[in-house]
Amino acid sequence: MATSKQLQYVVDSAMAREVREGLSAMPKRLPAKLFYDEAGSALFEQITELPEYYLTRTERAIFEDYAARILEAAGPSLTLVELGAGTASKTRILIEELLQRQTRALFYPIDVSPSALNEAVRQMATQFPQLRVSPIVADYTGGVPALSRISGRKLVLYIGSSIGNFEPSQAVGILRRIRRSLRAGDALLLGTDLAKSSKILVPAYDDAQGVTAQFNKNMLVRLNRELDADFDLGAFRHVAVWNKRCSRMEMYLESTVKQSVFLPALDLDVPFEEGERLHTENSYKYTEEMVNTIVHESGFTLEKTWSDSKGWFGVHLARV
Ligand code: AVJ
Repeated sequence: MATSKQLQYVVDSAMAREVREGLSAMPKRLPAKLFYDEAGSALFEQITELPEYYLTRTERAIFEDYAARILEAAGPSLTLVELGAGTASKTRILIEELLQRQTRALFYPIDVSPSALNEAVRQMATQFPQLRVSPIVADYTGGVPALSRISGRKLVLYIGSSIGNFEPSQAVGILRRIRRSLRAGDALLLGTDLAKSSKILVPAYDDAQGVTAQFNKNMLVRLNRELDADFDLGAFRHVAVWNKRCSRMEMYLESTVKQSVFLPALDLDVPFEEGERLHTENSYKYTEEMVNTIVHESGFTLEKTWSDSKGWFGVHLARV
């Protein structure tokens, strides 16, 4: 047991460094990507089914209503690329439509997690025999040079409002690096959650069943397990705030008492005041203007946006 823990410290040293930095910063923060260990990914799946969490079902409805028009607009003979896994159920709608329009297709799912990719590949390959699935293990935020070796017209899917976790300036960097591996005529399909009333937004990030609270606190569970920390889950509460000025939902873990947490793996003591907040996530809610800005600043042209009848979620087609 001690051996496997030591090994983990080495393997996750980049994570350990980020945790040290974030917990030593003022105000305190932890990176949102820490949510997605096995338990966190399962909790996120649960979130997508909550009545308050409209994002996933709204984007799915847009795909169900407009898949044919989206693919028509993207152009003939498409090769699909998907940034990030875990959105397979929505991608399937587009693939089904694609295979009505062309007899065969190539699909390149890109993810940092080989296990997530394996799962996606197995499901897709069995469901769609005419689809050739070639997974790429990569952190797409740094760009994916391998994309430039793929011939034919590409449609890059970046859906699920995944881009919402990044600052808009970081989002521009990510899109620009992706664009560098694309050619004229290739396209990007970008899914963004849209700015709306806090009456809708806050419950989506603070649901009645407390699943999002559990998802948020899972980050502490993870630090307790992986870095031997002694976070007392009962001494933190889940907080979700709408920051209108920045057009983003913010999630925090708020210390309910004055306390000190120790992380032996980092030899780090972390003092918390009563009411002090640890920032865990930003989820940007785009306005039309923000979409225009990031798409153009990253070198794409915005061709078309599809939205649901309430205007809650946007699916944007951008061209190189
Ligand atoms: C996976 C980043 C799209 O921001 O809505 C869900 C993550 N956080 N509930 C989002 C999340 C809290 C989600 N994304």
